[in-house]
Amino acid sequence: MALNNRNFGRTKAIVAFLLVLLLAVGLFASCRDQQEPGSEQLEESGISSDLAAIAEARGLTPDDVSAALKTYTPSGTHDEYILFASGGHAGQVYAIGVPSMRILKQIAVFTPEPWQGYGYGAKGSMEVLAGGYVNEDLPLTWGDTHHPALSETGGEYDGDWLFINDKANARVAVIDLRDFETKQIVKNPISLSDHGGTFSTPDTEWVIEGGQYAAPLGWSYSSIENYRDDYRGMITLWKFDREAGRIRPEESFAMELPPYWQDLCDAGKLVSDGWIFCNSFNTEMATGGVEKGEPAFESGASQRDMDYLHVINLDRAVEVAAAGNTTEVNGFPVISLDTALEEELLYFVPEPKSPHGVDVTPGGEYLVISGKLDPHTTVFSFEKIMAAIEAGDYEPDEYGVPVLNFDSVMETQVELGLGPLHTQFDDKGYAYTSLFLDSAVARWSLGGPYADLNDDPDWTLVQKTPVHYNVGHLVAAEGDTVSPDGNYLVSMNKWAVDRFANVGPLLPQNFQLIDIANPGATMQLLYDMPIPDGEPHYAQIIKADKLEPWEVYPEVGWDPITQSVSPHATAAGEERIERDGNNVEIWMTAVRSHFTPEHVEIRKGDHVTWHITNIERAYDATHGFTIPAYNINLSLEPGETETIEFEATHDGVFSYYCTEFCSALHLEMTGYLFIEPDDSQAFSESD
Ligand code: K7E
Ligand code: CUA
Repeated sequence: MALNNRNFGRTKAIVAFLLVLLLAVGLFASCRDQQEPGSEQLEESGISSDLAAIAEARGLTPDDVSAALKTYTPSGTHDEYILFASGGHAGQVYAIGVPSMRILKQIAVFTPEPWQGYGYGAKGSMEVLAGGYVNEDLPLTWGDTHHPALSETGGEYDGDWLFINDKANARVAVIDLRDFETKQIVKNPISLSDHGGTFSTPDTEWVIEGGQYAAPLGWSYSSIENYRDDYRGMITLWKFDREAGRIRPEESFAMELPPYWQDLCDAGKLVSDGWIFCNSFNTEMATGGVEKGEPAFESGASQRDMDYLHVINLDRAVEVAAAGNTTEVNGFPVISLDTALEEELLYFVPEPKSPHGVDVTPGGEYLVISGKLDPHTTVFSFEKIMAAIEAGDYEPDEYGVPVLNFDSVMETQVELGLGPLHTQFDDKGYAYTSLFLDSAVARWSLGGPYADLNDDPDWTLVQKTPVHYNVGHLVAAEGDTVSPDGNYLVSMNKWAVDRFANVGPLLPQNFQLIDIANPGATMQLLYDMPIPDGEPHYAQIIKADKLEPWEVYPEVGWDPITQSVSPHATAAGEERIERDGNNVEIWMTAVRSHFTPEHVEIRKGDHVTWHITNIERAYDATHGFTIPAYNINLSLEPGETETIEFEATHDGVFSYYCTEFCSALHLEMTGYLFIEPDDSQAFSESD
């Protein structure tokens, strides 16, 4: 009850605060002509407001003040949405609060991250990272993350899992949203390059990973002279096991595609559930070689007026794969192109011109595709595509793939501006398309079943708002679901140029938060957020209350990889060191403000297995653990048990300590690892 009273008092205070600020905004709006807020007007209005004076002193316009009001999130209050953005070549994922645009976490995925103890000794994380190596001899310590995909139930984000791909090395990662940690990385067995991933089917049975740059399948070699015969594109369907929280490679499969560069995919939903759509470019099959006098890729891959939207019958492909009608490539089942054609799994739709991305409308009725080199966005009708397939209204391409008649399946084209790329949707019958070359976001009205949701004419550009600069993807709240929220839009800009203080020639990316809630009003730019760490490509925004992450691990001794109690969980009083020949095993506990044991005595040449359990149950009582020189740093969240394993190759005295400032006596949370020389003569020998 006391808590409720406090909250009520707080609510009243917030309401009063907003009223005063809204008065100030209204006042500014009345002197909008001058743009510069003036103290005279403030005084004339009879409101002597400290807040107005602050706005004036800072040179804030009425728009600025309203943007501040829409984004300011007082201390202790939480954001309405969480945005999961790829970290681009940082190889990570960001979790960002919306509308405050506060970074809440950088989730370590493909790149080791010491604060989270990811890839710095913790055995589970080392194994997750190693799971994505192309080859044991070639450890990979980064990735180029592109498209995060939240798991879905019935086409709605369910807040359970997050997937993301690594374009550079063709990998897919699984993140568990109970603890926001990466649990699995799978390497694509047939391709070294991907892009059309990750996308989740409406019930997360499959995680889609489409290819990008064609190459011989199975990571093998063939000369570029053999491009048309030996190089291939692909799409991989990873089976996701929700109970286990893992991709099941043994139940997954791929499909061979012509060596067009598959780009982005999207899963059908509702009426188009069971189908997958991927755009492509370079159907010219340009092979580059500018240094040899051949046309450069940038011109060679832009000759034709049309590329191909790939329309893939997922449901039937699953049946074909399950029936074993596949060939093995690198030990992985692949539906060959011939089989795909025999079984009628693959169709093409001509799409203008060097397109980038395909976005399915919330009800699944239309596919929106924008050609980078065409000022229009093109809308295709799923119903018409199905009818054209049914009617046999197609001609085979060079590889025998049926190409549907463009005019038969195209619903409409809408002229938006220069360099249209990606599209998102709201709940009011509008679509939002990024315009890379215009550096703008276009709002346009949909038709068909969306026509009655707003008063604008169907399929018409309504408004454009400038962004800064070179927008790639954009993302709307719940924007890829069957029921977008129609709230915030984030423009993910590649360039920042002059938006922030200069910090040298490598500039941050710029996320711009835009208010799209009111269809009658101009889309309002609310906030600029620099991203100083890799180039995010895509993002998804989920309602924060759909996420139910743990505050502490459920039980003491928790292994976050198995999500169960570790066999090495150690309770207070059970700490010990055991030796078996050269193998030393240590069971340690961590609690504010000591490790037990504080002395660990071993010998050079020992093989060390060291388990540490954080026996805390208090929210946020994390301990770290580092051993100098051995490249070890752990993060032990409350309840967590971690294991490290290493060879004691160098003798000396090593002060291990807690790397999280956990308590007033944190500096005392330390101990000595004594590694004796293996030979008492060692020092004199080396002298
Ligand atoms: Cu950069 Cu989706 Cu990889 Cu467009 S992609 S921007
Ligand atoms: Cu535990 Cu610092």
